[in-house]
Amino acid sequence: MSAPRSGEAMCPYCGVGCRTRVEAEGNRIVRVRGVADAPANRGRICPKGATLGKVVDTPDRLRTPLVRNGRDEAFRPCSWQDAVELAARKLNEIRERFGPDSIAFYGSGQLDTETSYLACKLFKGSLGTNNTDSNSRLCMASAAVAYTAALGSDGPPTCYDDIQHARTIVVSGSNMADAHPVTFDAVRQRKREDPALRLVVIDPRRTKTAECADLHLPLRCGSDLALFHALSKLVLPRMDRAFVEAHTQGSEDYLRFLHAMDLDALIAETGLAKALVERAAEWLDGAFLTFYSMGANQSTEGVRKNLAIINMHLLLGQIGKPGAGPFSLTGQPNAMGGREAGLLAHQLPGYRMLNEPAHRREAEALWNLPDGAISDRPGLTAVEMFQALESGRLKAVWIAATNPAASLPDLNQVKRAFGAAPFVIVQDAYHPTETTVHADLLLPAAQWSEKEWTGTNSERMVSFSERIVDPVGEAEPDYEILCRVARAMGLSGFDFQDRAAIWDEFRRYTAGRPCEMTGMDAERLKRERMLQWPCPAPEHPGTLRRYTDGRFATPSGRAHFHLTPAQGPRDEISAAFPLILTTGRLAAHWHTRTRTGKVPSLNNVASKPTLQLHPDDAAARGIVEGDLVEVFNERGRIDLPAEITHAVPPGTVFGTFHWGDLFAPARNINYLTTSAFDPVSKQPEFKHAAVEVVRKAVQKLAFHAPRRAEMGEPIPTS
Ligand SMILES: Nc1nc2c(c(=O)[nH]1)N[C@H]1C(S)=C(S)[C@@H](COP(=O)(O)OP(=O)(O)OC[C@H]3O[C@@H](n4cnc5c(=O)[nH]c(N)nc54)[C@H](O)[C@@H]3O)O[C@H]1N2
Ligand SMILES: Nc1nc2c(c(=O)[nH]1)N[C@H]1C(S)=C(S)[C@@H](COP(=O)(O)OP(=O)(O)OC[C@H]3O[C@@H](n4cnc5c(=O)[nH]c(N)nc54)[C@H](O)[C@@H]3O)O[C@H]1N2
Ligand code: SF4
Ligand SMILES: [Mo]
Repeated sequence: MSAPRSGEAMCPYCGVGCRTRVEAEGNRIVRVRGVADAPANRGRICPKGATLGKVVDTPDRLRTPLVRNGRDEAFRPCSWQDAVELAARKLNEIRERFGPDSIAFYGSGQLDTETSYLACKLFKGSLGTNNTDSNSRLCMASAAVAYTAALGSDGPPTCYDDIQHARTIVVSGSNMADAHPVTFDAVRQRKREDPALRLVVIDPRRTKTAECADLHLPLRCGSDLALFHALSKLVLPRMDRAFVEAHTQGSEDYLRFLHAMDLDALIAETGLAKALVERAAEWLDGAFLTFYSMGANQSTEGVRKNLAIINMHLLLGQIGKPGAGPFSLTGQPNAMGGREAGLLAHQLPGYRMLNEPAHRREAEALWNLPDGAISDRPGLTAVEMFQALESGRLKAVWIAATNPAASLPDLNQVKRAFGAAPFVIVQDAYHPTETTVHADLLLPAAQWSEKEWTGTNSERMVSFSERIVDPVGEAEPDYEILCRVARAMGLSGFDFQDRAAIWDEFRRYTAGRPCEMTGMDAERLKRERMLQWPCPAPEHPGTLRRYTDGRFATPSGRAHFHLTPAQGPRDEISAAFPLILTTGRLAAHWHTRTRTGKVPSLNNVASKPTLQLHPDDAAARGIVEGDLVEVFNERGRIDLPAEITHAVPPGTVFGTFHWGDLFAPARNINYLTTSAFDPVSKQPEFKHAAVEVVRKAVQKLAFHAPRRAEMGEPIPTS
């Protein structure tokens, strides 16, 4: 008889950060439930979280390190010692021969804070290269840059409790019902209890979220700036002059910028009826909360879209008060913690900035490194790393907790990059994935329930997770693996007694910083389980809302208005490629499906990729439901079954990146997406590519899923 075990852990999927109680029999997880006193979920959990137990111990878990001498050879198991020595020797050799910037670490918002901190310390500190980025570059980089530029610090000012106090909730470029379901449940519940709450959804598609809205603004893809400029012009008569004068700077330029634009021209740009935009503006008449995510961030003007949202909150003084503020929804479970620990290429731990000499000096002092040890050369960001691998500038990459061969844009380029890369380490929980098949060395990682770890959710809640089961095979926590390789490279500063010691070192580095966590020592966090930063002292209760005194984190204490001129998306619609492809997620699947793809109840909801097309676009091409269609542009060509629906507007098609090459070759939408990125955040434009679609096969592909084509009603635009 195996003994029952149970413990608490944060869900390792989305940034809602639900706390779960996990029950195991022996080493098998038998139940995952929501924790009642966690503010993120109040006992709730979604079907992805509830089925986590089924995918911890699967046949494709990576159980030992695997190695091979050439990419055409089969992998063979090796000992941890051999694996660690090989990684250390190769990285040292390449670094000595080609310089520190010939190596890189590509991590993830799914790494815990301990590992994110260590990756930063190892690469930016000890090894002297800032080529240390994560997939949060594809996800939250625009939000991080805009918060810092406008408010003086990254991290949202808001909290989940604000849902209870808002008069109006705006959801822009975010399909919360599918992607942040438990937070959206709280919105729905509030709406049931208080029918006066108004919900405005800004999304070109009629999503499940839009279906719940009192007002859906199906704007033209990529026209967010025009819409926010129009809304700002409409609310100008109600501007909060006292707040703007006392707590902001740059308002004169911003008001001139708004005055110079023509309202009707802006509204025409969005493709919306004027009455809809006017009603939305009318509803911004008290405490309002704006949720936003990838529809704002994944754009070549992603930073400006974020700034335009923040500008509107500043203009109306709706920030730092209950129920009010810009609230970027974090995608991954610990994208927040990664940012706090400095995993993005432009950062250092504790929200320090690489391009600030004083911050570099502080980090060097904290790490006992000589002055100048941290390089001032900007590090390569996600997309740039793979371009540098292809061009030969980068020789080795260590990839952890991300699947770039499925999730990066322009996958044909990514494949060329892997082909050219001399040395690739992949540290994952599973094998094969689309990325592990390109590696020379595979390192088996223990997952969420198999280790202790810390992560921060969308509302700045730092959550401690317990180890509930033993890792499968010889898998080890990511932070252990990093320490082992660093020590084998001959480096000091990676000898920690345990995980708690890593956390405590990082925590001390946040002293005096906006994301201060010095009050959350490992022992307290373990005891209290969750605390919201800033938390500057052991007796401090944590902070629900930031900026409540109107003092922002800028040197002057004032928030900054920024001008946000629109340029439009990069890919141009043309006669050859007349359709806009936008991409995103489905409720049932998590990214590249290394876990959700193995859960029958989730696969039954969505078993295959499809291309969603409007009936007019389908008719114009002779396409009927279920036809196999070819979707293509200059970057690539893929085949997908057509799903004909009014949920997408005419001229726009929608696909997901959940199904990669392991499911079927040439189905992944990322063969078509563009690597063009925002010039400041360097976040790529996943939400807009120009494509054409033609019917490929006459025979229909049967849908295995029960998602019968439901065309629905046309989206009303007036
Ligand atoms: N089920 C599930 N949940 C997830 C994830 C998952 O893979 N599966 N992933 C997590 C992660 S990492 C992330 S980043 C989040 C993402 O969460 P979301 O951002 O909500 O998800 P997306 O589907 O990528 O995009 C959101 C919406 O942007 C809209 N959009 C496209 N173009 C535009 C535009 O030009 N303007 C506006 N206003 N909207 C536009 C799309 O129609 C889409 O509905 O989800 C997290 N939660
Ligand atoms: N077309 C299109 N593409 C997109 C997007 C989009 O909207 N449209 N969104 C982008 C966004 S926002 C994101 S966040 C990315 C996500 O893209 P990815 O990060 O590539 O997606 P995942 O499938 O979550 O990959 C995580 C990997 O980590 C592994 N893993 C799980 N747990 C652990 C662990 O504890 N340790 C280690 N070492 N590995 C672990 C998983 O098995 C998996 O292989 O995709 C981006 N790509
Ligand atoms: S809402 Fe997000 S964090 Fe909560 S259970 Fe679902 S996937 Fe996990
Ligand atoms: Mo993301």
